[in-house]
Amino acid sequence: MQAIVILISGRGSNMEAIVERCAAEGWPARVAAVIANRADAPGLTFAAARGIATAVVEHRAFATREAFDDALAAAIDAHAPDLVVLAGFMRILGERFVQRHAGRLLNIHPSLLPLFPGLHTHQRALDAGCKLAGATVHFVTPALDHGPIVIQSVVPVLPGDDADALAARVLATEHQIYPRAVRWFVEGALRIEHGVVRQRDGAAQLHAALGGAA
Ligand code: NHR
Ligand code: GAR
Repeated sequence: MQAIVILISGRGSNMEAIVERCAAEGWPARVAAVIANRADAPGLTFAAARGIATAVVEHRAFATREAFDDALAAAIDAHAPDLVVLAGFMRILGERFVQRHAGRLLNIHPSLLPLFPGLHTHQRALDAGCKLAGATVHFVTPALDHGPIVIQSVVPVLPGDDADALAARVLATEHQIYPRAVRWFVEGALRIEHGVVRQRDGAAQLHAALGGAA
């Protein structure tokens, strides 16, 4: 039974999707803890109600990024996880933290990487006139939003979309692809070859939700 630690900053709907699918599909894993960098992260309430251990490591309490990263790493290590999942986690992590968890650290980013790394992805996609948007699950490396890609979802950008409308369409697909990626990891079905992630069974690493738009 593998142990998963999930890091959140807010709502935690991706965390919820992972917790639900882990239980419903009987993965060889359990969510051992949910850790937030904000005491008021709504997702903590869901996790606690499910009997999952929760912890808060407030970035504001630390003088440097390195000190925060070290405190976060200590809180994670207490659960000896096989996998650490960033789910709407909003603090950039330093090289030392990333190296310490290399190969067992996943993130979901709400864009079709390598397009639009960083913040405000939906507005940037709209401003660029993109007709496609989506989300990317990737292994975390020190270079922000540039690690090996596990799975992507695509959705249309529709006339009249604002950033909130587009974010909601993308988020619905995040709840499909992130649990799938985490399941593959805990089943040992992912291999990185020359920076490209292969799924052992040839399962589709693309989830298209174009709904007749293309
Ligand atoms: N850390 C590393 N080293 N590599 C990645 O790929 C990471 C990471 C930490 C977080 C998530 C990422 C995203 O999916 C993520 C990927 C926060 C920021 C950011 O600028 C950017 C990207 C991501 C998360 N954060 C500000 C900061 O100064 C704070 C913003 C805030 O608190 O609201 O850390 O998008
Ligand atoms: C998700 O859309 C996630 O991809 C994004 O924030 C949302 C979190 O929602 N992540 C980032 O922007 C990381 N910088 P959730 O808390 O309900 O999972």
